Amino acid sequence: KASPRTHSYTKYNSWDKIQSWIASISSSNPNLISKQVIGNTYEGRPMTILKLGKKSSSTKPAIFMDCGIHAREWISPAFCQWFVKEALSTYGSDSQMTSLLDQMDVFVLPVFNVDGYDYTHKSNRMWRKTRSKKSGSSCIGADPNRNWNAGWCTIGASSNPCSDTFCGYSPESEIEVKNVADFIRRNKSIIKAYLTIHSYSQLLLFPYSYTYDLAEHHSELLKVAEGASAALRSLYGTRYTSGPGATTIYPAAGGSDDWAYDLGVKYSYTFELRDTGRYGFLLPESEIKPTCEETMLAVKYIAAYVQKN
Ligand code: ING
Ligand code: ZN
Repeated sequence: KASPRTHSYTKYNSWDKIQSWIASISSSNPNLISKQVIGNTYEGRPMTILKLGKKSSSTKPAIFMDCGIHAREWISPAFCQWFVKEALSTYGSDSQMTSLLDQMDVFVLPVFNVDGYDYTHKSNRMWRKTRSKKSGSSCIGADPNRNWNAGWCTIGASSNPCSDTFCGYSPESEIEVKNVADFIRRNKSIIKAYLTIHSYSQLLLFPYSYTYDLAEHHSELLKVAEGASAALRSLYGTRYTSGPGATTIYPAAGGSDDWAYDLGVKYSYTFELRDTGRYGFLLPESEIKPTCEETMLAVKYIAAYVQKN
């Protein structure tokens, strides 16, 4: 049985390994972690959120972070696992992590698109979407980052069920999106930041992607993104570009960061981790450690900013 001590943080773990890790890491650190199943995926796998933070008698503000919205972006779930390990192992020694977990909770969803992630390990390494089926189409799945109710299917998304950017039959048609949207709506009053981890391109994106209009908090979002990118770059020199999704990567409606922002979560960011295309989604395992280390600095920068604002 997987114990958090024997779990490998420098490999791309299968869903089965991640699932045992979720169980073992939460039971071995009851003072800092609790877990909560927010629903099941289309194929019936549990979606478990880890809540990191020191227990408190008063309600704490929180940060929400998900990994693995897209099945083939394997570095993303690897980062969520790394983040949880680092948070636990540096609480009490790193002053910033200690203060963060004393004052705030961090909700981590290590794998959002569990069915798709499992499919990339067993059948098709380049699968992106969910694995939902609908009678009338022989094509499977919708893009879980085109399925949110934010300018849904108006731009940079496809209404063709066979497309990799299929927006789904309606907003939140994908049960995984519905489960997470319900969780964020339920906790809307405490969630101060929404972070979603993708790959690849080395970008730090913020709203909007569904329109070229600038977000109300554009200059603050840009300033925080640039600070986070500078922190990330300080470790190994990795260069990130920051900006609104529509002009920095491409216009695309129905994304989770735009939805969270329009719901009222001001600090809403999409990370596109390493690399810039040499390996792309097939980032070698030797790059997991440096990628996670540098990304920690950016996430901690944003968290510290949110904590003091
Ligand atoms: N990129 C994102 C995608 O879903 C994105 C870019 C971010 C689109 C935010 C919309 C909103 O296409 C990857 N690599 O998935
Ligand atoms: Zn993605």
